[in-house]
Amino acid sequence: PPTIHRKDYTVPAFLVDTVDMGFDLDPAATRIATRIAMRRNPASASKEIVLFGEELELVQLRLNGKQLKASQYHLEGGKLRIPSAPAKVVLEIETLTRPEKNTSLMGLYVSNGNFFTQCEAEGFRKITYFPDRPDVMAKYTVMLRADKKKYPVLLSNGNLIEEGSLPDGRHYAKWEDPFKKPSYLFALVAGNLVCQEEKYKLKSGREVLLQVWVEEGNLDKTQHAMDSLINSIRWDEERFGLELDLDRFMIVAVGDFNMGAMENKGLNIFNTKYVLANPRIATDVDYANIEAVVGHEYFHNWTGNRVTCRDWFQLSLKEGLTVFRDQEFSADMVGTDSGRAVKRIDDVRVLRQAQFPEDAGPMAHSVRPDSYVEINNFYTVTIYEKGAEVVRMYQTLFGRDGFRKGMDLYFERHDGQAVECDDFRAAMVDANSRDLSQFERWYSQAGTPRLQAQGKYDAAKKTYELTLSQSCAPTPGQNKKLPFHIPVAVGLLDSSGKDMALRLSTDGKGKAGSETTRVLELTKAQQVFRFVDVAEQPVPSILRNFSAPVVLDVEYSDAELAFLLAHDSDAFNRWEAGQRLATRSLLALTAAVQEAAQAGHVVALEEVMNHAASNSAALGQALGLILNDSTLDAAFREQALTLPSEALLAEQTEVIDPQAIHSARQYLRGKLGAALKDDLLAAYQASQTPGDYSPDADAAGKRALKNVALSYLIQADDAPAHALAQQQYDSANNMTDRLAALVALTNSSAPGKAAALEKFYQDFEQEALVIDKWFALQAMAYTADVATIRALAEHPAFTLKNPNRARSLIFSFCSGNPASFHAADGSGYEFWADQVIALNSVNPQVASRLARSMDRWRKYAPALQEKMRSALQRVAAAPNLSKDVLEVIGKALA
Ligand code: HT7
Ligand code: ZN
Repeated sequence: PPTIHRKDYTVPAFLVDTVDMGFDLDPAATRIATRIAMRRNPASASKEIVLFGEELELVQLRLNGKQLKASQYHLEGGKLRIPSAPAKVVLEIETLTRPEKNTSLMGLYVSNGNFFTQCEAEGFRKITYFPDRPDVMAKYTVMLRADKKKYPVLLSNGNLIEEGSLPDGRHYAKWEDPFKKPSYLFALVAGNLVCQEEKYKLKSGREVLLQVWVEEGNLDKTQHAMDSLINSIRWDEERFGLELDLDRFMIVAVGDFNMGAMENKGLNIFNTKYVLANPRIATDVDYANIEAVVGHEYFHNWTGNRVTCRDWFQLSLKEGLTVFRDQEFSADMVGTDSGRAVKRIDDVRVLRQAQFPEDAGPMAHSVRPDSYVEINNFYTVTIYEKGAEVVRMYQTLFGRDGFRKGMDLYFERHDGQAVECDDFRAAMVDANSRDLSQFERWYSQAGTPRLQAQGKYDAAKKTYELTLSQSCAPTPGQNKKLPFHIPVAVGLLDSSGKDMALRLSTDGKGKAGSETTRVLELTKAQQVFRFVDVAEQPVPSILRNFSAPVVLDVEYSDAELAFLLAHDSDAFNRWEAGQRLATRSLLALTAAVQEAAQAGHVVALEEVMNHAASNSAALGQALGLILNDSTLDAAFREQALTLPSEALLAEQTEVIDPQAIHSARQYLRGKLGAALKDDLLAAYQASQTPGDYSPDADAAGKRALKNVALSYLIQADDAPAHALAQQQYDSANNMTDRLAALVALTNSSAPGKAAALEKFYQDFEQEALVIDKWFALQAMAYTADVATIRALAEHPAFTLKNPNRARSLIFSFCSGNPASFHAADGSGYEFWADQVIALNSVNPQVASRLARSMDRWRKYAPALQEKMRSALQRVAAAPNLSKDVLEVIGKALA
């Protein structure tokens, strides 16, 4: 398949003013009549109309009232071309689609008997022939016709302007969207749905209608989504002065959906996973995710919809910015400094665990990529999460007020336009009168920069020199990297653990020197920053609040790390110090396991482990202090007690040995569980949340701490811990506690674990989202092997057609259970290949996501690499591979 290059962008030859559509909805064959009013674009020399269409039957094509003969247009390779079109054109197109056969879940499809659309990125072309590109914006009117009994609810973007009955038990609804939009924001929903609705008064006094639509039987699960929507509307008014521009805003939940949700104008369509919640079925994490995703889609109304992307290379313009906005929203919803830090830690965990490996693998790409084969493959953690970090750096550099000025200027300049990442940067720079040309490299260069920091204290001169240097490894197609503009937030701690007031040698006289965190701007390969009036040897706290998406190399002794963990005023770096300490122990233990395996006998294993574990005593002590410090929020203590994941550790080893990493981590968890047993039990008891369930941050934090304590206790695997987990399972009044107890039991030798799993299934059989959890927890269980997963894939409740279900079993195993997936006999890889091939013909997008679990195959030992290569080659040789899968596998093997 062809590669699309950013440098080949050309403006559209024709612009579209209006689009009028009529749908005769029928699952077997839906007829779509589209009337497109177009005119030549003065900025283009071309007179050729280019329309895109996929999997469509073209029934009729008329230009300015006249039917076009086959000789007057070319239909080839997904493009319909009309050469030498007149300056003004009205095209009338009739197409036929087969929604019930559409398992790709792109374009118009059927889910549980109802109709839905998904048009981003290029799904509109599965509905009709159209200049389906984001820089073509038009006003839409949509007439929906369908059987009234089967599809009583007919929704589309904008305002309902007319509805009524038709002969033969059919009815219609006409919708008009007052805003011009790109085709990827088009949506329709038709079906048997019910809604929770509320009227909400905006700051301006205007009243808007808010609706959350779900299938019947789910109205007891919509309140949290509605609350999250109201909070999002209020937050965007307060933080960014952005008002909801529509009179009606709808959220619709659908069980079959490729991603999390979609920001269609006024008609957001959501994966049920990010809408439905009540204490019985949803965990604290689900509640938090719903708030974040509802916020994210709502915030797109300005960052994405009012100002959209010129082309798909600019995807991060809307996604990075909107992720940043949803991160800030979630942090503000918690409200406390500590809560903000916990949210920051969560976000950085995702970045490190998923984006850093992407940046180091075969699919590495810059935040604004230069090329793609299939755009759906570029909805990545780099575009979203790294993109959000890039946006966050403007705020770090300019402050909140400066950032807001930049946002205001961005909307002033570009409302109603389709623009580029450069336009956002220009608005930020112009509003803050700064030259930030080098900052552009964050958009154009892939790869995670490494930042080295080295400090030198001069007691005589009372200066502290901090030398910062940077480097970045080559990525595919980019061998040489130029220095990035890196904001490095730094603090210095005195020997009592207090922040020092900071003065730099370059500060003018007017600078008071009362700040305790300074943002240093590293723009060269190496720079020295000299702090003056430094009374004593400090302990530096570098990259506070994770001020840039880099890997920081800095040498700390164990004692310094324990000191930072105990004292740093920057909660992020406090947590970070603990993670560094834990990583040190875990990597030493991993090496010990490998050494023992080479020595080849069990006694050696105990011996080397004991030796390595003695290094971990400092860690145990430090974590014990945090665990017992009741002045710290429970949520923060939970974060500090959670060891770096196996995936994160894997990235820090030269050659990944998944089983050794797993054994080391489990071993350390067991040792810590035993050493801190009394403290863990005390924390468990002190973190109870009696009374009715509430997902608020305080209660959720307590449950998180309680459940991490339980997981340590169960790791010791003694009968009292089993009883505790069983008792928690039986008495839980919410899914967070019930699921945590079930996970603990499943990963133990408790006698009641099989019965608990069975009971869970029976109790929640009717709740698809809970059954997803049931599959996922078994797929990630330490004891799960490929045979277990293959057996689960035969379970009557399993299907590859539903992305949530496929992800819950297959992805959870292939990405969430590294020790079992990477079994030495290669059986995990064979299973992976079978599933990628099977999914490829059902849903290419989901298939190519799964294909990516093999991205890092070259980082494993040669024996595993060989087996991975042959699994990759088997997929590459499979017939009828989609371009989605071809791109991912091709790059992996390149
Ligand atoms: N902007 C939305 C992207 C999306 C999507 C992309 C490809 C295929 C299916 C999809 N569903 C949603 C989601 C978002 O970032 O808000
Ligand atoms: Zn988004």
